[in-house]
Amino acid sequence: SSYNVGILGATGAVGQQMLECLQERDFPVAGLRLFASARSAGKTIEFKGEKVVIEEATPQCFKGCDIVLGAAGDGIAKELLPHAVEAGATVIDNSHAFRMDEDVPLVVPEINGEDVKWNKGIIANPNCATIIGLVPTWPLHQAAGVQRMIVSTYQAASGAGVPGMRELEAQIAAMGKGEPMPEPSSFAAQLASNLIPQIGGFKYEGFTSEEMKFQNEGRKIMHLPELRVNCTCVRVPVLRSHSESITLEFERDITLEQAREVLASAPGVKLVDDRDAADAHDRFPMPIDTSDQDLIWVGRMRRDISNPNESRGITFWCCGDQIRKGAATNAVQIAQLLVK
Ligand code: 11C
Repeated sequence: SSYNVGILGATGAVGQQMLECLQERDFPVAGLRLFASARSAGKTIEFKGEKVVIEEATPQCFKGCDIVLGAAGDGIAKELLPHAVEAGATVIDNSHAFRMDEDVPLVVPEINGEDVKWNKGIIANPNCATIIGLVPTWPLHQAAGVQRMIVSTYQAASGAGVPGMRELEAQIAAMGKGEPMPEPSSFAAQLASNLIPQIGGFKYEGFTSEEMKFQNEGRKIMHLPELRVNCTCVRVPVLRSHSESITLEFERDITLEQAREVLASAPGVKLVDDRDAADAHDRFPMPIDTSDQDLIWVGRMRRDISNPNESRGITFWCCGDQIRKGAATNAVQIAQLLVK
C-alpha cells in the first residue's frame, strides 16, 4: 500500500531534505502535499519529476494526509500539528514542541524503533546533536552499560537552517574580499573565523537549552532516566555536519578493541579510525566528508586515561550530517518503521 504524505515547512532546509530522502528511499507515496507559509503558497517544488504546488499551512490543510512530517519551528508545530492528528494523520515532528511529552515517543530507529508502537498520533524526532551523539553511544551502552557521558559539540551553521548557512557564506566571502562584515542575525556574533559557545538560551545552572536537550532527550530515547550527562555545545564555522567529542564511562569492563569491534558493525555507524592512514580523510571523520550522507562516522577512539579504571572509559570523535541523519533522514526512517 502507499500513503498520502504531507510536509509542514516544506521550503526549509529540513523540509527540502525530507523530500529528497522520501525519493531516495523510495517511500511509498500515493500523494504528496507541501505546506508552508502564505509567502510560499502557490510556488511549486518538483517531486519524482512532477510539480507539486505549495499550499498555505492552516489548521484545515491536513485533511486526507496519512502521514505528516513536521519541519517547522516549535510555535507553528504546536499550533498546527494537533490539527493534523485530529484529521487522522500520524505526525513525525522534527521540532522541540512535543519531544518531552509523556505520550509522545522520541525515536532514533537504530535505538528505540519499538517506541513508535505506542504513539498516540505524534512521534517526535530528536534534536540533531542528540541523534548524532547517541547513534554510536547506544551500541557501546548495550555492550558495557553507559553511566556517564561528557560531550562537547562542534555544531555547523546548518543548525540555523538555510539563513544560518547563507550568513556564514556571506561572512566568509566578505573576509575573502576584505569587505565590511555583514551584521550577524542567525547567530549571536560573527561566526566566520570564530566559535560561539552558546546554542539556545541559558536554561539550567548555566547550561543552554541545546545542552540540556542532550541530557533530557538522551535519557528518554535510551530509557536511561538516571544517565549522567555533561554537555557543552559550540557553534563552529562549518556549513553542514555537526561533530562531537564524547567520553563514556561504563558500568562493565570494555577494552578499546571490543569497543572498536562493536562500532565496526553497529547500525548507522561508519568507523573511520586509522591513525596510520596516509590521507587525513581516512584517518578520522571530518565534517567536510560526512556532509550529504546518512551515516555517523566515528574515529579517534581511545581509552579515557583520566578514568582510574582503565577498562571503563572510552573517548571518541564523531561527525554526522545534521540536516540528514540529524533531522530529515531520521524522520523518514521513522515513517518507514510506521508503514513496515
Ligand atoms: C542547532 N540543534 O544546531 C540546533 C537546531 O531542537 O531541533 C535544531 C534545534 C532542535 O542549532
